[in-house]
Amino acid sequence: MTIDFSLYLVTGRELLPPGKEYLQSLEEALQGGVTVVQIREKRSDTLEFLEIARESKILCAKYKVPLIINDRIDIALAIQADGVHLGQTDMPVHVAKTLLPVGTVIGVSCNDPDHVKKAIEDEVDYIGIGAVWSTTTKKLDSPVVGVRGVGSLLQALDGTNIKAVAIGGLNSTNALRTLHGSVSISGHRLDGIAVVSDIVASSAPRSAAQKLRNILDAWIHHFDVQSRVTQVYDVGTIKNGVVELMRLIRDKSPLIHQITNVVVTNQSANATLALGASPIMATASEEMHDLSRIPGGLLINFGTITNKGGMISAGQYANEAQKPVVFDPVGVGATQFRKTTASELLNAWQASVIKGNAGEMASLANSNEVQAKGVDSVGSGFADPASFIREIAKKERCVAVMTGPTDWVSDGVTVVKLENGNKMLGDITGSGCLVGTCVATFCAGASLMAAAPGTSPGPELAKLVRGNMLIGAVGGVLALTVAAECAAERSDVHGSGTFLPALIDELYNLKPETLLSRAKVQVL
Ligand code: 3NM
Ligand code: MG
Repeated sequence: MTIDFSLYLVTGRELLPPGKEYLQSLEEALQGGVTVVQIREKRSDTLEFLEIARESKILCAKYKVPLIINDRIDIALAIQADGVHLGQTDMPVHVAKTLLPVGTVIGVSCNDPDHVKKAIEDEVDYIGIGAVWSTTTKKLDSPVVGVRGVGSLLQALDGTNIKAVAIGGLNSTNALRTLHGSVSISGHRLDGIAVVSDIVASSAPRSAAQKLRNILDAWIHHFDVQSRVTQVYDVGTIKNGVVELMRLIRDKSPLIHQITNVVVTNQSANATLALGASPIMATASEEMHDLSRIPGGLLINFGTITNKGGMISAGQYANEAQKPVVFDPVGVGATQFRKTTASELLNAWQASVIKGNAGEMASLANSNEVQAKGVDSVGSGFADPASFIREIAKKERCVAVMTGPTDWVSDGVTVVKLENGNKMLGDITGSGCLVGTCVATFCAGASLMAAAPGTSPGPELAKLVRGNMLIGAVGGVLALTVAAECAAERSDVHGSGTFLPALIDELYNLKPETLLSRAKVQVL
């Protein structure tokens, strides 16, 4: 039997809100678009479980939705359920198979690669990967997998027909982030999401299910379309796109919300102003929701990590508002704390652009090819930077920017090589951070450009960011590196002390023609 696993309801009678009857709640959930139901009864006696399973089966049959029993092979046999779901400490799959009729669907819970490997050997039909987020519905005995963890487990299913759903703490706020982030580098995506409390604990389970249904439908459609069509770029398209953004930023002055480090706050705000945008350097969690409602972009630079809570909520709200999130993991290779924090942030929200030097990007990718010293990278860089940047963009599902004497930008398909700049950028502090600021500013421009009134609610709903982030990222890098060339050539620049204000001046006075004539852009 083939099952549509997209919206997988797991029951939890103890979570029903006061006054809500179990079968009523289940029926409303089915009406809301649940595609498969698992009966999970952790506290019932056999007789009670059997009764619940029987009644549930009749209801599911009415909506032609398959029914799966958690753990109890005997109950599944008794009611002729469509399948069973087995935990790691339940009946082993090979034993269950000897007891169940041929064709019974079998699913297992997995939270590490060994579980997945075993599930493949056992030829199960589907796996539940979890817990993705923290949950109070079930006591967890292993740490949460995280959105990016799901992606790496999915890859192990390549070449099999085994389906996968994510479970644990899923709700309408994080469902899109979960679906988007839970994709392996090979392009293997989830078949669905499994939820308990978001539907069961709701007093309106039908609309709770519908909300998830809408997100799933839009995302699956978007994913399928995206995997068929990839935009092809040439140098002209990119350069013209950048110039268009430059003009739009000066015209519309988007708000660039920056959570950045204490070293560069002032110069970042000034660079933003110089480009014609409007900076706000707000860090408190309490103001993140309000700020996310104003069109623009968000920069999260964790050069000095003092407000992780603010960084997490700012990114989550920005995703919800489909605004660009530019992440600058300054010095991520320098300490374990930074590494852990970067991972935590990247699990909490979807970055639209990740920008770093070779050392930082190597650390994010767990590569030893380039080393970091403090916030600087050392050595001669990657042997094949183009492949590296394409892979990390694919893995993190965003645009990746790697700065250095040559700058690299990729969306996971196209790689853009940029060769502007001046070595004096290495003589001032925070030139990398300024690139991040400029990228966030241009990406904000790209998002304003895409947010034309009356855009369709369909596939748009499936996006965590609107606008062309590749062009935004290239624009930010070009603006800063071209301005640096202009500044370094000035006769009133005598050293790093006069270079910084000259750089801000050159950003302020940067003309589209200058950018076009100086830009050294190659598309690979
Ligand atoms: N299994 P909610 S987490 C039943 O990690 C279950 O295998 C999990 O409930 C696993 O949607 C979980 O309310 C509970 O967070 C999911
Ligand atoms: Mg179990």
